[in-house]
Amino acid sequence: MRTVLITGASSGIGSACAEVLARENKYRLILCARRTDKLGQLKNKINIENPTCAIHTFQLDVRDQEAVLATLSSLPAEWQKIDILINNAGLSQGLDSIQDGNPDDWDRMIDTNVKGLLYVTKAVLPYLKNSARGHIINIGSIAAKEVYPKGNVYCATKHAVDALNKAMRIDLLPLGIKVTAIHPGMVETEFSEVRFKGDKVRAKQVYEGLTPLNGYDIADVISFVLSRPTHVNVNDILIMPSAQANGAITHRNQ
Ligand code: NDP
Ligand code: 8X3
Repeated sequence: MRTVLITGASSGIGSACAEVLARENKYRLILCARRTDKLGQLKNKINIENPTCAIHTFQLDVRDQEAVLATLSSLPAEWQKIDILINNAGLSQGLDSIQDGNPDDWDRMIDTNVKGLLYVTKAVLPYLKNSARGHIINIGSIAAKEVYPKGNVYCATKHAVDALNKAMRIDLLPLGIKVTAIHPGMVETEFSEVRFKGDKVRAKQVYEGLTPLNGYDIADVISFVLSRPTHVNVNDILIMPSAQANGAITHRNQ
C-alpha cells in the first residue's frame, strides 16, 4: 500500500483523486484542506463504497507556513510514511486586466499557488525521501503554458508551478523521487465560483455551450501516471476538453 497526501482534497480535482485512488485498493489517503466538513463528507462517501480504505484527514491552510510544518511534522505515527504528494490546492481570484487588478487577489494567488505549494513540498520531503517510490504530482494548468487575456497573475503563478516542477525534477533526481506535472484546461469544479467570489451565474457561464473536463478526467490520468513502473516517469501532461484549443479559444454550441 502506498500512502498519498492530497492537498485541496475538499473539492474538485483533489476530491476526485481521492475517490478514484480509493477505488483501486492500493492507496492509503491523507486528505487536507481548510474545509474539514467537506473532508469528513468525502471520507464517509469513500468509506461507504470502500470500508477498508484507510483515510486520515486534517485541516490545513497551505499559506500558513508554521501550520504546514507543525501539522506535517507531527502526523500520527501510523501516517508517518508518505510515498506520493499531490500538490493540488490552488485557486484563481478575479479576472481583471493588470491595470484593474486587486493586489489582495494577487497576494492570495501567489501565497496559495506558489508559496503554499513550496511549504507543503518542503514539509513532506522528509517522508518522500524515506519512500522507495517517492513521487510528487504538481497540478499546473494550461495557464502554466500560456497567458490569456486577464489571466495575468494566475497565469504567472501557474508558470511558476511549471518552473518549480522542472526544478524539483532536477534537484530530487538523486533522491529517486519522481516529479510529474498535470496541466488541465477547463475543468468544471468550484474553481470558477471561487475565481468570481461566489457568483454562481458567472461561474456557470464559463462552461456554457461546451463540455468541460471534470475532476474524474484528471484523477484518471493521475491514476495512470501513478501506475507506471518504477523506471518510468511521466514528466508532463497537458489535458484539455475537446472543445478547447488553447488558453483563450473554445468552440461553443450556439
Ligand atoms: P476547487 O475550487 O474545486 O478546489 C480547490 C481546492 O483547493 C479546494 O479543495 C480548496 O479547499 C483548496 N484550497 C484552496 N486554497 C487553499 C488553501 N489556502 N489551503 C488549503 N487548501 C486550499 O478547484 P479545482 O479542483 O479546479 O482546483 C484544483 C487545482 O487545479 C488548483 O491548483 C487549480 O489551479 C488547478 N486547475 C484547475 C482547473 C480548472 O479549470 N478547474 C484547470 C487547471 C488547473 P478549501 O477551500 O477547503 O481549503
Ligand atoms: C484553470 C483553467 O483556463 O481558467 O487553470 O486558466 S483556466
